[in-house]
Amino acid sequence: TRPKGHVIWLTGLSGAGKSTLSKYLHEHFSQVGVPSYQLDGDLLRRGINNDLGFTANDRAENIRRVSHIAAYMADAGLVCIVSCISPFSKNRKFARQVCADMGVGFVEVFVSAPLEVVERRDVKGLYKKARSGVIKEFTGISSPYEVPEIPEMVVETDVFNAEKCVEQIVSFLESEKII
Ligand code: GGZ
Repeated sequence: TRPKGHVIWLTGLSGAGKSTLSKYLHEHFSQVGVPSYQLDGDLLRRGINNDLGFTANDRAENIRRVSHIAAYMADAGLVCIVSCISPFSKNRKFARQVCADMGVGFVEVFVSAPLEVVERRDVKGLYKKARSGVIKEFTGISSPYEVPEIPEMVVETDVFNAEKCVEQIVSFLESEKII
């Protein structure tokens, strides 16, 4: 039997477009009557994860908590869209395992854009602060981003606009009979 719920896990650099894609996916799911919920790293860090910083240990704890919450939501029948940088392969592997143990689907989507592109955009001015040392351990600048080796999907936000990237993700989910 197919898993009743799924976790769509968006990983990528700050500014690559994870939150935007999450919002558009959520809107798409609403329109087609698929119940979904967004879990966004930046927002969770204002609430349940407000005790965490950006050391490798804190990021691991962040991803650990988000993995379990997402798996519970998927178990309850939702498509749970996670948008967290989740820069470390072993943490993403952990998330995948938590979902497997819960018997829910897991789709890792690498939201890909080169550092030079997201740094040039610098929507929130964080890269500038990271370069000047005001923000420490910033992903891509002073903390690593480990590119996913076997994601279910890659969307290139520097090549295609958000609408197109969402179309690509939705087509994949349909072809895999996930939605
Ligand atoms: C990375 C940071 C940092 C550092 C603050 N490194 O793009 P944003 O701004 O709006 O969202 C990012 C968010 C990252 O939280 P995550 O929970 O997704 O990260 S992780 O999965 O690595 O745990 C970014 C902002 O917080 N931010 N300082 N040093 N991103």
